[in-house]
Amino acid sequence: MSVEVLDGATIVSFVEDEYAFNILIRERFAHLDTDNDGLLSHSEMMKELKCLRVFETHFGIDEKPDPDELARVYSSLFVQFDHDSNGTVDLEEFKAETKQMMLAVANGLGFLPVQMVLEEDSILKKVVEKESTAKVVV
Ligand SMILES: [Ca+2]
Ligand SMILES: [Ca+2]
Repeated sequence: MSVEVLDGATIVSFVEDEYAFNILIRERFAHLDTDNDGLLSHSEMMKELKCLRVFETHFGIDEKPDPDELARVYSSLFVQFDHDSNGTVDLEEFKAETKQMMLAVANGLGFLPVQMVLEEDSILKKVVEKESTAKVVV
């Protein structure tokens, strides 16, 4: 994990960059799809859902979750991704829902930069990396 400074505008501009966002989503999806069948099962999604939990924890929501509560949270997050309720998450569902969640995070952040603790592997960390690379190039 690392501490990074992020603001809502940075996230929004990243999500709205369709090309870069698609690349990121495909990479992320391929990384999570360990059996390479082009779909994310509940267990394959767990890694991603755990990253999402990190957001929530840092927004101060339930600091000491019990295992049953966590299982419920993961299930409800999975259902949120699985738009057609067929028990798996495909690339389109993953992309649409990740976009929604990132925009929700951006709304929560507003325009003031805040420090966030990010997992090395999380999508927001990738946003920060892309932004800093862009700044070096400019
Ligand atoms: Ca799979
Ligand atoms: Ca589905």
